[in-house]
Amino acid sequence: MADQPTYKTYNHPAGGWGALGATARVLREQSVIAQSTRTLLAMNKPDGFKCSSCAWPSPDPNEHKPKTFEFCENGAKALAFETTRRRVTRAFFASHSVTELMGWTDYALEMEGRLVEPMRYDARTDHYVPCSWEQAFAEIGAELRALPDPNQAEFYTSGRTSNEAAFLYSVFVREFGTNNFPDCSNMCHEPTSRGLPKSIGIGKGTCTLDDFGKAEAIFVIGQNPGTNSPRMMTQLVEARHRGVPIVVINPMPERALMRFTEPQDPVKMATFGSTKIGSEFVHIRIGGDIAVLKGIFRAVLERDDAEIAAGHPSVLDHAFIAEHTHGFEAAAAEARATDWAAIEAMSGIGRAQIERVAGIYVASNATMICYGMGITQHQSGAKAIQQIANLLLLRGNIGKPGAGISPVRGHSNVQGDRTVGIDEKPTRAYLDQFETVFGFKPPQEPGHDVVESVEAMIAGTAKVFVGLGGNFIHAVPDTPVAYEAMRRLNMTVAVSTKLNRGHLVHGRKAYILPCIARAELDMQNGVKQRITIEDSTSMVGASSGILEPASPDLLSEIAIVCRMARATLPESTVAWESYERDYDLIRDMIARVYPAIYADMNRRLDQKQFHLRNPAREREWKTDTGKANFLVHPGIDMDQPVAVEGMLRLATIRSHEQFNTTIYSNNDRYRGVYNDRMVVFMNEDDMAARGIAPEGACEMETISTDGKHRFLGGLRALPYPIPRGSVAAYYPETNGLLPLYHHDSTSKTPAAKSIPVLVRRAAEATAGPAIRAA
Ligand SMILES: Nc1nc2c(c(=O)[nH]1)N[C@H]1C(S)=C(S)[C@@H](COP(=O)(O)OP(=O)(O)OC[C@H]3O[C@@H](n4cnc5c(=O)[nH]c(N)nc54)[C@H](O)[C@@H]3O)O[C@H]1N2
Ligand SMILES: Nc1nc2c(c(=O)[nH]1)N[C@H]1C(S)=C(S)[C@@H](COP(=O)(O)OP(=O)(O)OC[C@H]3O[C@@H](n4cnc5c(=O)[nH]c(N)nc54)[C@H](O)[C@@H]3O)O[C@H]1N2
Ligand SMILES: [Mo]
Repeated sequence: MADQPTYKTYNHPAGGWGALGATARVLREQSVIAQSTRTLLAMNKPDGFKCSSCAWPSPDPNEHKPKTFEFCENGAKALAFETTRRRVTRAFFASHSVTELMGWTDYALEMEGRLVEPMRYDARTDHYVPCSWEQAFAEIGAELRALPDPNQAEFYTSGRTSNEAAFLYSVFVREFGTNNFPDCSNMCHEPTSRGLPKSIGIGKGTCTLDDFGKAEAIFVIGQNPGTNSPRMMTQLVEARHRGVPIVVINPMPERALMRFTEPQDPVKMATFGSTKIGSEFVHIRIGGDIAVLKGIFRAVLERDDAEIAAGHPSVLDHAFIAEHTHGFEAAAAEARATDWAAIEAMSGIGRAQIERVAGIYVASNATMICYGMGITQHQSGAKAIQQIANLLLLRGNIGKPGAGISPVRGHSNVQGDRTVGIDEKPTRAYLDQFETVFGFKPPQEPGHDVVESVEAMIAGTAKVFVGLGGNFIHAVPDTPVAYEAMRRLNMTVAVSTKLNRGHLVHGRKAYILPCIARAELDMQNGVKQRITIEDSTSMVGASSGILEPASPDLLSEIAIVCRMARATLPESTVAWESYERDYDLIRDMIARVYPAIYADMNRRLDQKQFHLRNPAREREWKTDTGKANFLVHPGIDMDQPVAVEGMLRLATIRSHEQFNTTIYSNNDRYRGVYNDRMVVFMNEDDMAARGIAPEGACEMETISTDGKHRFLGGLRALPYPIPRGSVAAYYPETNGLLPLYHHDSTSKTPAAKSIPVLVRRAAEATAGPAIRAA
């Protein structure tokens, strides 16, 4: 049967015809074939729109002629699901109550298509009913104004929001009187934003796309680019063709990092050829990264000792260390004192392989280290990033061509939203500049991040939640507790394109405000508007959609923010109406608030895209010491040790067929899973030790420290090449297992890759496919 769960090993390279086939299928399913060709050709093009899927950069059109196709399989999926012909109409809401819809899967909700008009929750009937934009804004404004303290409202941002909308939202919320800006970055690369500045003075990556062409070695740590930033595979394939070693550090042998066929390479496609990507696969245990990074650091120092003893030149960049860094001696002493046996036990990686990787590192004169959620989502995520920086500093690998640190961001504008003011802990300098430009005093005390906003909901101190995009309630930890807290709020407001769980888990009053999507035309005052986004390499580019909006009743995110602000703050001195009519005026204000990076923003956009200056890239260190800092993090733990017999570390990860909480299908081609998401990837020996048969039913329980019971049943264990002691399962199904208190100590990013769990065999009857009929 077509929809029966099946599991089989995937032995082909990633990419290739499989990717093209999947692209064609999804366009067909969403009935967007006819418009898709033209639309896909406009994706990531200078006069087109930016892909909304991930934050990977496209080549600078000023320096490279754009390729015909600047999209990937998952970008095409994101576009197909965004431009789908399906619609969630008032008739749909009339025939399904909210309680009924709660029983649907995320996949089923997503498949209903685009939201078309503003809706308000009617508690009497438990249905969403249509309401006019005027009524929605009036009621939302009244509810916000009625709050005795503005800090009782939480204003979430998800990273698809444009710079312009995010900037205005930050102005609105600060004028309203709070810094409560939880945002998806708080669950994602916040350890980068908070940890990296202590090392190199800025919380952003130092690499550009061109560095990939000059690198002599590339590390990819805790990241699955073949699925989550597939256009990065182009750079990795090119690097391999130049003979550049690629070191992959991951508990899962992710298919694209093993072998990949570039779907845009006609010869490889025709001959079914492929490229081996990872030249060195470090099959690490979950949470073993700090151990391995320190091991490499130590091995480089020992290699240096040996070279010097043999009368050879040093392998460290002493000139760089002396001129540009601080704290080398302490970090070196600490690494030398780190016990090899402890490193091996923690990481599962032998000293010989670590020394081999150190050999690759010292043989390269320009090394890039890329990393993703496998590094950030741990209790010491920020500290792990600082260890990455330490390693790079040893050989001057920051601020030279082909080298640097490359945090690969998630959402297409998650980095930009932070740059333009979505920051719950704004700096003094920013607040002063804001006041100078806008003429009113923004709130000075820090606001809530994601974890703190959920805590405030649980405590009952939060009363209102506004979400500018995203699916907050389904992305945060501790699902059942978070649901209950959200339902106690006075009001929830969701600015969205698609129906999701967040609309169903709502406050006493609830509004869905549907907006136009990235690929759609945004006409204001008879003029086509453009928005901007900032990618993972700090490149800012313009984006303007080309399709007719999904419905004539949609507003742009910018218009929604402006009108919400006017309804909430009738006395406001901000020119909301002008900003809504002409987005250039918003950019003029961004330039005034951020002159150092955004001066002359509109004019610079005429070159289509431009880089924001990154001082670390120029070896200017904005740290407390004025130098790049080697930082000592005693020990090798990524997470607090848990002394419970049988404990396994659970990483909650993405399938190839989802975008965060948006589920495109229940398959995960590269991991060989079809029609099921309720699976646990396990080492065979760990399964045998628990008496779990291959594909056998199992259940998981979190080893909690707060006495609360966190449990997930209905799972199937799949034997998988993952080290003993480590297991993986899909997010968001597993979010109920992730305690709110389990987060990075520096940044409060939920430690979604290292949940201590027990896995048990269960009665066969309890397991089943994740998709049950809606
Ligand atoms: N198609 C698609 N694209 C996306 C997304 C999506 O859901 N779908 N999401 C977007 C977003 S918001 C983000 S943040 C990015 C996420 O992109 P990634 O950073 O790739 O995120 P994940 O898939 O969650 O996990 C990455 C990898 O971490 C590994 N891992 C788990 N634990 C550890 C560990 O302890 N150490 C190491 N070294 N590795 C570990 C896993 O095996 C997995 O390969 O992608 C973005 N792009
Ligand atoms: N256990 C676990 N939890 C995690 C993670 C994990 O790896 N494991 N990853 C975390 C990470 S990295 C992230 S980034 C978060 C993601 O958290 P979010 O960013 O909040 O979630 P998404 O699923 O990306 O949001 C999808 C919704 O965004 C809306 N949307 C899509 N496009 C637009 C648009 O253009 N405008 C507007 N206004 N709305 C739009 C649609 O309605 C869609 O349903 O989840 C985090 N949670
Ligand atoms: Mo993310």
